[in-house]
Amino acid sequence: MIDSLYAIVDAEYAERPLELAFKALNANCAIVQLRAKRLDDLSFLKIATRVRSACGHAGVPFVINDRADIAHMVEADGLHLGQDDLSIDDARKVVGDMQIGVSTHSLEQAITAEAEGADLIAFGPVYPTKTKENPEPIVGLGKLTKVCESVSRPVVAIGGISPENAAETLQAGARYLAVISALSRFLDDAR
Ligand code: TZP
Ligand code: MG
Repeated sequence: MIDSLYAIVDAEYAERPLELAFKALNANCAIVQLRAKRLDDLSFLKIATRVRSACGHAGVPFVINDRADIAHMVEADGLHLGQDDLSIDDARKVVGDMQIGVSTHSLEQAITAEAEGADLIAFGPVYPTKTKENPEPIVGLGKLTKVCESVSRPVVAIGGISPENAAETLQAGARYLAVISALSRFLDDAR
C-alpha cells in the first residue's frame, strides 16, 4: 500500500508540513507533493527547498502543486496542474521536460490531459472530501475504473482516500493514491 502512497503535504492542513513530509519519506511513500494555496511566495519557496532536499536524499520524486516557477527554481521532479492552471504547453516553457500531472474530473478531461502530454492523470474526487474548496462531483469507483482502462498514463486516485477504501481503489486500476487529510493515518499504519 505504502508504495502507492502519493503523499500530499498541504501547508494549510498540516500543522507541521516539514515534519509530515519527513514522516512520509521515512515511511517510504512513492511521491511527495507540496501544496500551498495561500502561502506567501517566500514561505512556499523555503518549505519547497527543504522538502526538495529531503526527497533527494530519500530518492523519492518531489512534486510542486500549481507553481511552475517554484517547481523550476527548486528543480522539482514534477509539477501538478489543475483544470484552471497553466496549460501543459505553457507550463513546459518554464519547467521543460519535467513530469507533469494533471487533475481531471471526467473521462473526457482525462483523455484530453493525456493527449496534451500529461505524464500522470489524477482523477477524482473518488469519495467525499472536505479538503477541497468547491469540490467537483464525486466520481466514484466505476468512473475511476473506466478512466484507468482508457488512458495509458498512470492514474492517481484522489479525494477521500483512506486506509479503509485504499485496497478497492487500487483494485479499480489506480497506480497511486493521493492523500491529504488521512495521510497521518496511512503513515501510522505503515509503522
Ligand atoms: N482534488 C480532488 S479531491 C482533492 C483534491 C486536491 C482533495 C483531496 O484531499 P483528501 O483530504 O485526501 O480528501
Ligand atoms: Mg492547481
